[in-house]
Amino acid sequence: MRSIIRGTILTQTSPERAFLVSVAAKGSAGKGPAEASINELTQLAHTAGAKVVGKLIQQLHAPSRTHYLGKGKLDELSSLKDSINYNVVIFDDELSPVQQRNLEDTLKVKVIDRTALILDIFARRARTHEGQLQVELAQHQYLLPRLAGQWSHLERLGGGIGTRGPGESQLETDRRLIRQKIHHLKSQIEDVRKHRVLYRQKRRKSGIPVVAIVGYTNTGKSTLFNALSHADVFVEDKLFATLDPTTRRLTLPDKSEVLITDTVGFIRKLPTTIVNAFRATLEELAEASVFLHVVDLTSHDAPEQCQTVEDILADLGFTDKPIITALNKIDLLSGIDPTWKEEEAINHFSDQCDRVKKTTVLISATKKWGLTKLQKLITHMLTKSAQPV
Ligand SMILES: Nc1nc2c(ncn2[C@@H]2O[C@H](COP(=O)(O)OP(=O)(O)OP(=O)(O)O)[C@@H](O)[C@H]2O)c(=O)[nH]1
Ligand SMILES: [Mg+2]
Repeated sequence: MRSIIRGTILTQTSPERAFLVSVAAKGSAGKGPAEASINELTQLAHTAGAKVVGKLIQQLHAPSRTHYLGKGKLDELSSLKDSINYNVVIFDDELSPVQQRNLEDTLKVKVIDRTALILDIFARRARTHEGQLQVELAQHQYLLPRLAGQWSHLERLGGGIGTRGPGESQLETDRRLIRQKIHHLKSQIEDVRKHRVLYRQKRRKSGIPVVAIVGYTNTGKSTLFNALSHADVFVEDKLFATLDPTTRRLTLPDKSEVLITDTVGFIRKLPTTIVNAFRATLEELAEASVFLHVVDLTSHDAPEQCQTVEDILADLGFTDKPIITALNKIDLLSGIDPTWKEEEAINHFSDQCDRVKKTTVLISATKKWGLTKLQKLITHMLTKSAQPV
């Protein structure tokens, strides 16, 4: 599926040369969070098939409303164009239509923002019909408020004769078409959803509890899902390998049965329009008795990722679900002896990690370490959550 957003098609024979730009708020936090975020943007650009040829972070009290960057930095960026030879600039925030247009006017290259980049990746990743419809809906919703920008430059030229009429009516036509498309997509999604509702009703009747695997993107959710359920879900060391939820039945060590669901990963600065478009995942989350939150313990910003996921879950209204946290990829930590078995590996790190709570387990999804303990914890949490208050 091709991306419909202007300027976000990154599929070319030679990779596009991307320059990444971010603004860090001046203040106590310094550039740290902006650096973590722009590193992630690098991975996103890479996932979208672009080659990152330069990065720039500017510290400002607030991004400029007209050009996002300050004048000096913008000149600097512009002057780098010939030496670095970039042909797309990607901003680590959602740009307003005005900012985007001004930047394109000044830099004379394609300018896109983080949201458009994520949507572009989603468009390539969507495998099911429903996933594709959902991405298309999110893209059109992103596009609608941005249409104005494509015509208002005519007004900036002074308005008056020859600028007002045709521009505005074209804009209205475009808006109407996009609204119609959104309406059409929503009804198509609704049709698919009806089937899912029926399926879920059947599932609910069976009384088997649902455990939903949630977490930041690329933390190992699908690897864990496969290890637990012997499924064969696509796994890749890139962002957003999974878009569509998958569910499998799993028998726990005490012989009880659960349904386990793998879901789309989260990421910081994920606009709610995108989250809301993922109804299939949201409905699966709503259905779950317990969340299994997978954290990549080896990521240098694991705490921020963990917090982002908890914030998104809270924003979506899932505040009362019990959560098991699985700290994953412990096999990559130093001090691990390759001959160790599950218990030894767990004990080694549990001793060092006193923040590990009762509902937290250390695991390695690839090595299958800690899975028995994790399953026991699932049983425990389900029994607890099934008890009447
Ligand atoms: N060393 C190591 N690598 C792991 C472990 N678990 C997952 N990985 C790797 O991490 C990468 C991402 O794994 P996925 O299972 O696709 O992660 P995910 O959370 O489903 O990612 P998205 O679907 O993209 O959000 C893959 O390269 C996995 O092989 C682990 O326990 N140890
Ligand atoms: Mg996955």
